[in-house]
Amino acid sequence: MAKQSPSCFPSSDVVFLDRGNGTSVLVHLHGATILSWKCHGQEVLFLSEKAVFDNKKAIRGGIPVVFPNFGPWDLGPQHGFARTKRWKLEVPPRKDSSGNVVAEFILEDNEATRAVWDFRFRLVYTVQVMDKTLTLNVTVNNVDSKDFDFTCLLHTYFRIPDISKTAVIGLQNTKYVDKVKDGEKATETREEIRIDENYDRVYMDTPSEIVVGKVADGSHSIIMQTFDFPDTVVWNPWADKAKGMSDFGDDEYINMVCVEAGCVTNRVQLNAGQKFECSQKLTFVPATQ
Ligand code: TA6
Repeated sequence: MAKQSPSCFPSSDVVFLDRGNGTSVLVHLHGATILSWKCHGQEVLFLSEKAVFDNKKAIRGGIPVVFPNFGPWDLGPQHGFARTKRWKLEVPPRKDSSGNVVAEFILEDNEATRAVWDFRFRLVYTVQVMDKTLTLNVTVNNVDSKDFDFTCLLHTYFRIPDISKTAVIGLQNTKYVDKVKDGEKATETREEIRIDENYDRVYMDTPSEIVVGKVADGSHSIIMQTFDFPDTVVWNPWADKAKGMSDFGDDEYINMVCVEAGCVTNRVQLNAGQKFECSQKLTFVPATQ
């Protein structure tokens, strides 16, 4: 069983947002990576059994935060440094009047980040756990005297019973870049995307609501709503690439799909002193009986 409970980690490394009734979120301060979202006892996120928690490597699974660059980067590691830096808990978990639990995490520039990307920034990441909804808000503050640009994304790994019975719904007629076919551009023709091989697609200018799951055998699904995340990445490594990933089990591709809300096609231009906000809202829809 993957490590998705607080007791698996040093208490100094994780923050537990417990709404009660089997609904909770576990955040690792390494990358402010959400490791678990349990909704009325059902784990919604995939975390690899072979994920590494050395506070160095990006955690394989959950919801890594990608900033200031999605994909290969001339200045540093792929997907930028946000997912491999230690974030600070700025506002500890607290319950609001509706019983929802909110916490806030921040990442600010330091000598190490400026050595790679010479800009002053402050990322504010708000996590809100409601009855059947998880809302994630990312605010990028340019606190420098210079303008900068970036791409960012929430690299969400959804746990699914079986990839062969899973669909991603809502991307019909959107254009995408197919990274498996050397960046070939195409248009999605299907209402229900069924994944049966290595998928690595950047869908552009996507609808603000997508459904993940909707499996044939009536398991749960997730409604993914996005705000100012114009792109959606769909990724499954499939068998061959899975074998090549040391922190991912050979057969784990069967139980996961990444559907990732991002600003990745066009770089976000942020002038000195400005801020940019983007968010995603994940709603759990229980299996139909
Ligand atoms: O989001 C899809 C992707 O860009 C794939 O190309 C694959 O590289 C995946 O991210 C995982 O990247 P990582 O650096 O975490 O191994």
